Amino acid sequence: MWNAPVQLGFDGRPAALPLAAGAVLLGLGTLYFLIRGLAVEDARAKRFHLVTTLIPGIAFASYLAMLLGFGVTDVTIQGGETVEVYWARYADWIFTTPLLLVDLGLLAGVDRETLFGAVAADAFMVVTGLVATLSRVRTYRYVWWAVGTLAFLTVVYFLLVTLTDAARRRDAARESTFRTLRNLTLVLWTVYPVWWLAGTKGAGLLSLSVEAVGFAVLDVLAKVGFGLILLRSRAVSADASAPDSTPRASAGPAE
Ligand code: RET
Repeated sequence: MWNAPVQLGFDGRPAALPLAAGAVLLGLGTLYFLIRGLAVEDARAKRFHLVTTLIPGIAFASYLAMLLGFGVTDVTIQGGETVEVYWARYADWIFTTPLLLVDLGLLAGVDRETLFGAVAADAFMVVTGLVATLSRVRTYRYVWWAVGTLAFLTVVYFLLVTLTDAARRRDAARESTFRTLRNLTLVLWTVYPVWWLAGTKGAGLLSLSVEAVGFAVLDVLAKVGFGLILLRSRAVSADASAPDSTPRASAGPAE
């Protein structure tokens, strides 16, 4: 990687604009959540603010790395085609997607073991996605993509069934915020594997810059959009100290 003609700086990088826009929006989101979080006193609300601030914060660093040419490498695929790989995306996702699931898990009030199951499937999805991206044999890329997609379906099951069942036992504000964020997550996360498949790492239907615009929009919505809805919800803020952990119906342990 060191002796390759590595592009220093971002002049001429095809995806510079979406990467720069992504970095700015994620950076602003981080600052906004951070400032909000400083004023929060309730311990549970503070925990949500901490997790939710880390998410765009980590992604900001990843976008900056890609923009400045650090988180990028070239992979030559069998047949001679060379694709520019933004591996920093995966470094971002391996931390931020579990943190998003932690937020959803805390909201639904699931136990640690359940949350661990969802996070493990999610991490497996990101790692196999990275293997798909770095593989040199085209068929193997699709095989790894399919393995990652199976792991993704496991995450979907956790969200739709396990976490949703747990959220039903919480108060109305919490359940409704959970459902909104769960649906947002399901819709946005589903686009990622499709975008990957259509993009330069899959069928090559999208140019590198169009691909980067799509990922930037998805990342900002899935992190900053998600955080805005969560931290402004009543489930976290106004009545966070109210007995919202009191189950509505007969329920298992809160967390
Ligand atoms: C890959 C390719 C392999 C198969 C699948 C993928 C899914 C990625 C997802 C990423 C979500 C990222 C988010 C980031 C920040 O908020 C790795 C593209 C299923 C779902 C939400």
